[in-house]
Amino acid sequence: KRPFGIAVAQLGPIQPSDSRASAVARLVEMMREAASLGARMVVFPELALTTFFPRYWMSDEDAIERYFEKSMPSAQTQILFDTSKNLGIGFYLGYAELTTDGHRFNTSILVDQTGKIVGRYRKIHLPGHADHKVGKPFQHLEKKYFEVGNEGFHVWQTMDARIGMCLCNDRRWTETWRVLALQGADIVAVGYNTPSVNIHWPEPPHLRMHSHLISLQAAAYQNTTWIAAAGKAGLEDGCHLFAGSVIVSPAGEILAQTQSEDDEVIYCKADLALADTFRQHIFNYGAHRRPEHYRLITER
Ligand code: ING
Repeated sequence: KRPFGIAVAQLGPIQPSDSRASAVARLVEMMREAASLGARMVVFPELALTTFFPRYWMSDEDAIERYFEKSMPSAQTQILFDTSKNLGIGFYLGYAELTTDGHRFNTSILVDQTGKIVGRYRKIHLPGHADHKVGKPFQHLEKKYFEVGNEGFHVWQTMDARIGMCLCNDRRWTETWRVLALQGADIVAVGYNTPSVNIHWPEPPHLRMHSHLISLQAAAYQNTTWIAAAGKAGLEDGCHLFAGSVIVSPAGEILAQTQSEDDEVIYCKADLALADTFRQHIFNYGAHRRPEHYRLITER
């Protein structure tokens, strides 16, 4: 099978005053670079069109809805789809989704090399809180602004591969990965926006990066999948998001990692057959997996 060129496009900060058009222009620029590297797909971060607005307490519905996309594509994002089609490169994009019947989700889409949306994922593990934590340096209000995803974890057959999606906090939950692996994911794309500061306890910053990386490396190895993880990073309105965008192989090895906290494209020519040996010998579900002993995971 021909190698699958995976690109991850890390975004630097998006300031509250930045327009969607300026964010989209940066994404298009990195899509072009990814295509020039030979990538079949480029993975963008979670909430890649706006600043990480769950850091703000807002009670005015109009102010909140300004951060949501009423349609996808929209006038401002159409150029991403046109460029995808013109360059023949697929992409994963994270954004805040407002459905026509008024529901709000933290969403990602999977778009194929013809610019067609082939899959959609709505974030299931929503971290943070819904109340106003007055006195904290910033909030983490994903439980206020988003509903829990209602479409499950899925894998789509597209661009000659089986591609799954998840979002940010999902990557810390082992169940996310096993449900995708049971659907035969060859590659899982995951965007994230992760604050360096923990508002709940004085967690050493290096441990934030540590838990991010071990979560992805363990997930890739234990679920025989490639992982393309794209962060939005840097100082947004004085709040720091960490970088550490990576491409991880089914061996659990980090094969590419960003060096900066800004817009940066990393690339890896992935051999999807690498997973086959692990699936044949170690993680051979048919031969070794014993679901009759795992019920507690779904019963509690
Ligand atoms: N951000 C963070 C994440 O899961 C977080 C929130 C950080 C939760 C560290 C727990 C520990 O990467 C989002 N957007 O989920």
